[in-house]
Amino acid sequence: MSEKGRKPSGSSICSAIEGLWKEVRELSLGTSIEHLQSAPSSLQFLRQFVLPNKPCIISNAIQHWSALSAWTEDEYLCRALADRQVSLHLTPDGRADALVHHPSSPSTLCFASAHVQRMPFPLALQYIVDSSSPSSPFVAYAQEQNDCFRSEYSQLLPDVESHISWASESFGCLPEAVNLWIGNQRSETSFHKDHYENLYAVITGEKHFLLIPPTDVHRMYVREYPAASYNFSQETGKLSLELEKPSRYIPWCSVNPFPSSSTREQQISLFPRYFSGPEPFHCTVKAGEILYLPSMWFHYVRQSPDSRGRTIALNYWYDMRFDIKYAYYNFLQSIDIHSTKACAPKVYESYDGS
Ligand SMILES: O=C(O)CCC(=O)C(=O)O
Repeated sequence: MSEKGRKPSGSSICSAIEGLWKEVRELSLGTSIEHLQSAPSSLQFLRQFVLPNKPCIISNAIQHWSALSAWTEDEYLCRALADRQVSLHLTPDGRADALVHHPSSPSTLCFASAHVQRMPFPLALQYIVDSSSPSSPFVAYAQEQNDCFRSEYSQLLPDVESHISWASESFGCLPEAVNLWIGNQRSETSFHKDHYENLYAVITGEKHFLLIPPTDVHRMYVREYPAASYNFSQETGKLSLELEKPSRYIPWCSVNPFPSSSTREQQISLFPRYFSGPEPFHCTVKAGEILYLPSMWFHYVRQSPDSRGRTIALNYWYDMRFDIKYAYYNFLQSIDIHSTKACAPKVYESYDGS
């Protein structure tokens, strides 16, 4: 058969995809997240980060926001939001929107959403701080994502800017949603991606991100899981997990990057492309810094609290462009390498970008 008419074999598809992971790091991403010491111009931001779909951390861009000092005080927040009802997300272990054991078939997994309870802000803050104790039967995380800052928390609008001006100019639009996140060190957000350009500003405490570029979609083992949610029973005072009815399936990343020591070996053998591929990008975003998290990047998030036991962050979601990169991504994702037997994972033991 001529070279032209030959179908690519499984192994060549797999090595091409592994080559893509390596090439995108060599050509563009490098091995660590770039850190800017001041706000970029809109043109610099567009050219160096938005167009190449490349994350960066920016210091000294929000130092004038009064939130940076005012929100360190619980008294200030409780006074400003004394009469506000906010949505608090409750889970038994801090893992909302995460894969957990299926309630009726524990050897399989389901996608669990938190129980959402509306309550006065001062009570919600109390729950967040108190539930950082390992003896608390639940973990509380204020993580409503439907533009909650501009609705539930609108009393705090004067403490920050309504948008990030150089980012808005680069994207050519204003934020579609602005969300407030208040959590403690027990809350984590499992690997997922969003169809938004994200400017993630940390106000108090620290956020720890693991980032994986969209080119590496096959390393995330995105599969469909039945949707379930936690319900709080007033009688027992406990959260119980119930499957949604009628049933619904959610595509979600299967990888837990920090498996317990007892499940580590099993996780490595289930998800070899994650564990043996290039290291994820790690970064910590400190109070006063912004992370630019480009659209479609997979992210896993943990947090360290401030001296008052909470981490507060604000993110600005801008609409992404559904352009040629999105089309390439969809094409890449459609290639089913997991069923290709020839795709034995390659081990990148000390991948250093070279
Ligand atoms: O802060 C977190 O826990 C998650 C943030 C996130 O997923 C996002 O900004 O898209």
